[in-house]
Order: sequence, then C-alpha cells, then structure tokens
Amino acid sequence: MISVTDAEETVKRNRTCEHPCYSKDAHHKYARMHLPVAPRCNIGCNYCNRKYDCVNESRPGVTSEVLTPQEAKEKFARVKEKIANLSVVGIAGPGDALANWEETKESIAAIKELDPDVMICLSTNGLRLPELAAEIVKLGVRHVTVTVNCLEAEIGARIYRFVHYQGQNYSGLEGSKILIRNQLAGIEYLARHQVMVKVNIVMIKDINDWHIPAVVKKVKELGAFISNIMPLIPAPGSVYEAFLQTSMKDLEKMRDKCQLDLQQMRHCKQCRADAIGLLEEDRAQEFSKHSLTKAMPVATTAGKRELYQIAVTSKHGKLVDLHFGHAGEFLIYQTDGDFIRLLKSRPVEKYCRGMAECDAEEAKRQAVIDAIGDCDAVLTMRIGEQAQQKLRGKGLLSVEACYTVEDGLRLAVERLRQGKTESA
Ligand code: CLF
Ligand code: SF4
Repeated sequence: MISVTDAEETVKRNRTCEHPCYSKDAHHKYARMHLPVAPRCNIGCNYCNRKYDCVNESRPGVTSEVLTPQEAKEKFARVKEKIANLSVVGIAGPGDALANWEETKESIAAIKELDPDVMICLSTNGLRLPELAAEIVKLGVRHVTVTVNCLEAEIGARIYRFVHYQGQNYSGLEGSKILIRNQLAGIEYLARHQVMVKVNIVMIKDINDWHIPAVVKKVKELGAFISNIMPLIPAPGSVYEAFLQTSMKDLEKMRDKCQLDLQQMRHCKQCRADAIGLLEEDRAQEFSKHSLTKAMPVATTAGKRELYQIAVTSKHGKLVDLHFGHAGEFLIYQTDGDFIRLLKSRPVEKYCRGMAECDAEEAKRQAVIDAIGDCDAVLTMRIGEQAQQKLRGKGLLSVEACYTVEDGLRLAVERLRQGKTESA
C-alpha cells in the first residue's frame, strides 16, 4: 500500500502539477503538444471510424496529419520556440501509440535529445502494455493514459470487434479477455513503477454505463491516479453511429458518483492527435505541415478558395449543440472548409428563455443578429423561421446541424458555395 506521503512525493517528482490534463490548476498555465506519429491501431472499437483520430482520446470528426519521427522532431523545435509554457509532449494517435511502437519510441528519443526536461505522455488502448511497460518506464515516460471501458469480456465483446495480438486476430469474448487482461496488468505495472496512470472510459448508454463505477474502483485499486469518463460521440460510419450521444447531465452524474473513489478529470477537451497549445486554445493549424507550404487564404477573389466567417452556437466548442436563441456567446470561425480557425468568442444576451417569453424578446433577438452581422453564416443546432428571415435580410445564411463543429463548418461552407453558384 502506498502511503499518502509517498504518493505526494511521486506527484512532485513527476511534475504532475505541470501537466494540463492531470491537474486542473495547470490547464490554464501549461500547454501540451501532440505528435501524430502513430497512425495504425491493433483493435477495433465499435465507436471508431478509422478515418478519424482515435476516439479513446479525441472526438470524432477530424483526422490529424501523420508525421514521421524526424518531422515530429522538427515540429517540436518550432513549437517550443513559440510556446514558452509547453510542458508536455503527448503521443495520442491518430491510432494507438503502442501499436506504432517503433515510431513512438523514435519520436520520444528525438524529443528528449532536443529537450530532456519536457514531460512525455502516452495514450493507449493498453493491448501491448505487458510487453512494453518496462520499456516505457525506462524511457522516462511518467504519464500514461489507458482506455478501459469494462472489466468483463461479455461487455467487451459488445464494444470491440476484434483484437489483433501477437500476429493473431481474436474476436468476441476471446479478444476482449486478452485486451482487458493486458490493460489491467499494464496499469498495475506502470503504477507500481511510479507512472501516473489516467484511465479514460467511454460512457456508452446501456452497454457499459451501469458498469463504470466498478471499472473506476478496480483501476483505483491497481494504482490509477485519475479517471476521465468521456461521452460517446457517435462517429459516422462506425458501428455505433446510430447510438445516442452521452448527455453531459448523465456524464456529470457518473463523474460525481465515481469521484468518491477516484479523482475525476472534468476539463478534457477530447483534443486532436495533433493538438497544440493550452487545452482550450488549439493552435494546431498554425503549426500544421500544410501551413508551412500553403498560406492561409486571405482574399475572396476569383481563382482562390473563399474564406468565410461563420458564427457557431456550441456549449463547449466541440459540438453544434445549442439552439440559436439559447446561445450566450457565438464562436466566430474563419474557414474555407479546409482550414478552420477560431477567431474569437462573441458574448450576447440570450433572447429565448422559454416559449412563453420568446415573442416578447424581439429587441434582444435583433441585438443578437446585429452582433453577428459581419458573418457570412450562422451554424446552429436549431433556429426559428423568424430569426432565419432576419438573418437572411442581413445577408447571413442559417445552417442547422447537430454534429461536431468541424463537420458543421464544412457543411456550412458547402451551402455557402452552393448559394453562390445558384445565385450566379
Ligand atoms: Fe495528450 Fe492525453 Fe497526454 Fe493530455 S490530451 S496524451 S493526457 S497530453 Fe488531455 Fe486532450 Fe483530454 Fe487527452 S484534454 S483528450 S485528456
Ligand atoms: Fe479506434 Fe482508438 Fe479504438 Fe483503435 S483504440 S479502434 S484508434 S478508438
């Protein structure tokens, strides 16, 4: 049994208070950088569409560019120069960090060569932990995330389609058994060797939601430091594409319950495998391979891709999940459907506080419409006909969508282009 003093000592030694994901206090102060050097995966999660980043750590809807370890090293040098508070370099996909161990290992060595002090963080499904945990510890990695969705193979068989392990393909109960066994053994080993283990759990209604407290209890027993219960955001094209997205209310309830056993991460941004910067300010675009060779389009002249300004209603900046009238702020993006850049957030006074009051809030509605009058379109979950008409009068297109902000923005750009073609 580890004493409280020993645990505190380990936290200090590992500089966990400088890790923006492990420490809530650190997430406004310290930046992380992901190196997308791990494209392949060795299991098949039913919530995953491999056209996207690993959903165990990211939200669906974006695919990160893949770098070689050498490119990762060069990118790290560029980022380090510009972001002084960079404390962590993470490898979190786009597939599984350990399913691409050679690239992952090479990248860690390359980064350490440039900066021996930067913290290295890995995220994995845990399948290869029993064979690689000792090496991970030896490389000086002190923060590892393992996604554990269940402890029972019967549940696992409903979540994982296949497990590819040591040259063999396993499915159903057999595959899940191997995966769960390896995840738990790996967590125990890492924790015993003073690695701070974060356990991600994807909360899936009627599949594993009822079982999550047992998972948290078990991983706590094995020495996990924190758990991060994440919502299922159904990825199009995945087996679970028709499943319901986990509601934030249910998620918070589950976190409250599990908090009694283990501290809960509540500030996760489900960021991209190439995310850079503070958790709430992703600067990935600024440092992408693309940005080195192609400047952001700035003109709206013929022959160039048009750049649009779009106002988005979103609760947390991930999904288009707010009604137009319920928005207390608009996120203003600049995009050509390819490049996406968050410019600013623009606060407004909500005008709709319930059906009864809606009509009486005309002045407020007008103020909201004026506040986004410089945009080309508004992207929102729902919008009334009157508000749409008023926006049209100001030259703004209304686009309703109920998906990730990135995909919604692409759809809005398509509609804006169609509109141009139709009126030409
Ligand atoms: Fe990256 Fe993950 Fe390390 Fe953080 S992210 S590998 S632990 S450095 Fe952080 Fe992003 Fe949430 Fe991950 S906010 S998705 S928890
Ligand atoms: Fe997809 Fe990640 Fe699962 Fe692999 S571990 S199948 S990349 S969600």
